[in-house]
Amino acid sequence: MIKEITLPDLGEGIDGAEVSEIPVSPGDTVSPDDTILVLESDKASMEIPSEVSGTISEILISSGDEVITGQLLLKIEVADGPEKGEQIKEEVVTPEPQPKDDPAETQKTAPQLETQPSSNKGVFASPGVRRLSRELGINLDSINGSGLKGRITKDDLHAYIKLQMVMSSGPLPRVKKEIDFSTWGNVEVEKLTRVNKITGERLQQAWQEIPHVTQYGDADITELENLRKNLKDDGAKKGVKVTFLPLLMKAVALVLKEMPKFNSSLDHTGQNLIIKSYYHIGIAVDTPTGLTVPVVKDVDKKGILDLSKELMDVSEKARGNKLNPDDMSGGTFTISSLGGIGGTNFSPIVNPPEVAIMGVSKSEWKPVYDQKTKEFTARYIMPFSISYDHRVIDGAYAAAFSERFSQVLNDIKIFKE
Ligand code: CAO
Repeated sequence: MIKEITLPDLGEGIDGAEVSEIPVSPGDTVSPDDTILVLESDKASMEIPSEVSGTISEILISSGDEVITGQLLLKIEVADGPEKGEQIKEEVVTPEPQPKDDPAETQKTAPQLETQPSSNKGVFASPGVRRLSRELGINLDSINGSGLKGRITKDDLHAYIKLQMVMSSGPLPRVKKEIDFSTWGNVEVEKLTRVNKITGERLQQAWQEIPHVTQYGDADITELENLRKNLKDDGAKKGVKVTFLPLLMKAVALVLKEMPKFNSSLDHTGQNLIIKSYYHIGIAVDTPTGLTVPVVKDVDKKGILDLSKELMDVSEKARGNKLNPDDMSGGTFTISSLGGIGGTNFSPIVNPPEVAIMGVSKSEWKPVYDQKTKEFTARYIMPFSISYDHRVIDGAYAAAFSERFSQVLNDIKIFKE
């Protein structure tokens, strides 16, 4: 038996609406109260439920169509009933319009179309709501339905998504819909490593929770490069490789002492700043299995050769997956150096619970105008950036940090002391 579904009288002076969603397709089986159509007028959004069990045999409208009361919408082949071939024409029960965009109001005023729990979890929701929640990876159990018998309406789902976005208290649901990329060419699937996954989650959380600002700067490290060459020779005799990084760590520790907010963390209430009097610097190390951040402790108390040696050791440990939790904890500030690789500038992501991170890029020889001699001279310039948590650090303070850091690198006396 074929049952024809026509648009019922929607009441409230509404004699037409737009088809916003057709959650079923020809061949789908439906049960009583499964939503077969979602309509929107300028006053309300309505879900049209099926009254019968059966199979959708024909859909006569498309998404976006304007439909009017009495219009034939779709046909359902009903499982049992009158003889095959006999057609009956029946309207569905008039749905109660649900006010738009106000789930609270919906709860108060709109009697919802009753739906049976359609899954084994006992959650009441239409197929459209279920499908969207599946695509976004949202567990419907975590949503309180405002409809009759706790039914989850489309508005409830939208309100939940909005709330998640506002709170940003955790990773947002990823779109779970699978895309077949091989449709457009050859592909290979590579599993993320454990380090990739842990780092990815931490970075996503930091990016969502921390209001980031990045300050860019340049430092003249011409004299520092000369000093490094000497230190490099000293180090080579002891089997230690001296790169720029230990010098930068030393300079950072000095500026952190002068500007303590950069060496702080917000406490768990977000109401107090914990300012630390120790200077443990995390170093981002690129390894074959992903990015790790070992921490070099008490940088302010160590000499350049000791720091170089320690840096070599932790980098090696990181690349051999041999870091233990203690090697990676207690950091107060992080440096991410891409200076040995290249690129001009980048914006690193703060490594919580720290409040700032420095990104270092590759130095280049550049012509710099000298006010005194009125000439351009070749100087070795290192670009760097500082991303910071704007809840803790103001722009002026960050610009001052950047300036002071440049000054310190230019004034190599501190490295000789
Ligand atoms: N300008 C010019 N040269 C630089 C430089 C800079 N800013 N920084 C380093 N160099 C030089 C070094 O001095 C060294 O030169 P020499 O061979 O003449 O001594 C060379 O580049 C190679 O340095 P390095 O990279 O091996 O050593 P490093 O101490 O500078 O860095 C480490 C060590 C562990 C930080 C680095 O190997 C690394 O893993 N970097 C990647 C970090 C990363 O991925 N960050 C991104 C995080 S955000 O996704």
